[in-house]
Amino acid sequence: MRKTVFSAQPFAFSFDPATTAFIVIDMQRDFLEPGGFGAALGNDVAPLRAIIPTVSRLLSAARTSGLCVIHTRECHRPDLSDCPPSKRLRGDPSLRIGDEGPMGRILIADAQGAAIIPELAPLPDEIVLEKPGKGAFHATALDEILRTHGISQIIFAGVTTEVCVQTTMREANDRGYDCLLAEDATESYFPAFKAATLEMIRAQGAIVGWTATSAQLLEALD
Ligand code: C5J
Repeated sequence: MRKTVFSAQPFAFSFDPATTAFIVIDMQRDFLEPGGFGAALGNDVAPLRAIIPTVSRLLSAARTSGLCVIHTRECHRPDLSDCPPSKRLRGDPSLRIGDEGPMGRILIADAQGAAIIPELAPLPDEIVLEKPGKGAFHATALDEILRTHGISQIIFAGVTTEVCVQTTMREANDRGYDCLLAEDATESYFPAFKAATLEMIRAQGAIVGWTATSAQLLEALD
């Protein structure tokens, strides 16, 4: 057991690389590139693209330190049998889930748009988890996978902070994992939502978990 303790908010976070997962949430073309789902909802994808180099640095460090690396993809089966109509029909996007867009069908598992961006491509031996919900534990084997690998702490990065990242972090916290979010390796289309999410995660004595900068994490993973 090799415990590492480092400065985080609201207080120090300790982890053992052998029992820690690095989960990168939904860094997919559909959220980060023009023509995808995020853009169809009326969002500017540029702020999300700005975190790519930071996530990439953390990914390299996590790999070098032997963390269990997991990538998630929000996507659905081509027949949409795992997409509740309430999710598909809500709001007024220019393209709905399953519609044909410039990168293939929006958020459909085998379409180009649902792929992880090439800058953060998973290695062949890394776990890529397809998830139909915002939370990565909903209708997936994530909890079983983590327990099989003996994981008790999770470091999170990815998009979007207040939707899929926060939902997954809350799900993980309720299942007994100690969770930390890398502040500058996550982003939202709405800066105020990101700021509020970071605050609410670490409030009340880390009620959902911890946050730290990528610099703090990189030093700890060194
Ligand atoms: C959203 C996500 N925002 N990955 N998905 O719909 O956060």
